[in-house]
Amino acid sequence: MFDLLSLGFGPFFAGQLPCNDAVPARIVAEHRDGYVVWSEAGESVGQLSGRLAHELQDDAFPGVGDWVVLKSLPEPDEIASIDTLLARRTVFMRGAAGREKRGQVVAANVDIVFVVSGLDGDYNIRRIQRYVARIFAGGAEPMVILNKADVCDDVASRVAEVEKISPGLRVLVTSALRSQGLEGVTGLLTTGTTAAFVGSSGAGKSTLMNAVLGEERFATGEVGAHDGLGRHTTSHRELVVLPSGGLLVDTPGMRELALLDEGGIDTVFSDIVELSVQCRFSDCSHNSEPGCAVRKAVAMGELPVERLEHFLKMLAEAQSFVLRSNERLRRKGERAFSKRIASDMKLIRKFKE
Ligand SMILES: Nc1nc2c(ncn2[C@@H]2O[C@H](COP(=O)(O)OP(=O)(O)O)[C@@H](O)[C@H]2O)c(=O)[nH]1
Ligand SMILES: [Mg+2]
Ligand SMILES: [Zn+2]
Repeated sequence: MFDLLSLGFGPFFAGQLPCNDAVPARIVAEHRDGYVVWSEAGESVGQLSGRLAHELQDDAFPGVGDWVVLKSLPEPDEIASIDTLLARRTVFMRGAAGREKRGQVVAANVDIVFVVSGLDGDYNIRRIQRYVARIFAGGAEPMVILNKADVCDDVASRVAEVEKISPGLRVLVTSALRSQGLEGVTGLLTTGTTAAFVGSSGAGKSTLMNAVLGEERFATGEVGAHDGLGRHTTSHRELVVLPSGGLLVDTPGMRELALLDEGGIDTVFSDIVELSVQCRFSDCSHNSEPGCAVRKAVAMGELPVERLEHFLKMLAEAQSFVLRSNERLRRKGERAFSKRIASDMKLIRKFKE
């Protein structure tokens, strides 16, 4: 049996329950053909009700960490029907694979999202910056873990570089392989706190996960490879309870991280946003307008020009993503409209006969 409070339940979710005897549950794993949920009845397999799947059409489907309402308290071996998805406190989303550019939930209702980056060839400051923006966009707190400290001779300068990504960004250094620096992670993961590890495959997320769990639960190394010992490879997402009481999601590596909207960019670049208040024009694009306080700061050596370039580049990319997905929605609307006209015409002809 599970205690909902230690699973992260609280007033925000309780307030959304449709009635007193509603059965809240948390999604802890997502598989091709269903979910694993934890409720007061323990662990069950769950499936979306037809009505909920229909309602969610264009929205992101529930993901690991989501709180849902089950039709009833599941009996042992009974498949639980997931009837309602509760509003999320926070979410980390990515652009879904394929042509349909809708978002996909990587982890929901997470307090902290750790961006794990190896201090080896994996290290890429721009990629870390994109992750941090997307984490802010979903309302969680970003934190960067620079892992594989054992293979890097210049940890301090990397840390300094990452700290400059965003004012106040926290950076932890670990070597999962040597179990170093882990207390910085576990210390944050107290009972009821949910966190997730995101980052490229090979960064060491599963190794870190095993190290903080104190058990070899997740297979490490080649992603998708089976290690022959029946351990999970991270091809799906799964939430686990740590000895420290916290809840942690390991996610498969992401090849690309689309900027689904402008969310979070202003938080990452809060220094530029602050400067832009002083620009002569309120819609200044900080390109060539007169009286631009941002360009002035660059000229004075107060703001690195690359930082401004990254800001403008990320904004442009997010805006183009939004434009493209609006276009897709518009076309979809038009198709639905012409379908309806066609069926109306059919009806009219029928009446005329
Ligand atoms: N040198 C070193 N290697 C590590 C460390 N953490 C993980 N690795 C190795 O990096 C590879 C990928 O690790 P894995 O945890 O599977 O990465 P994931 O894809 O992010 O889950 C494995 O071969 C690990 O042994 C570390 O701290 N130092
Ligand atoms: Mg992994
Ligand atoms: Zn300006």
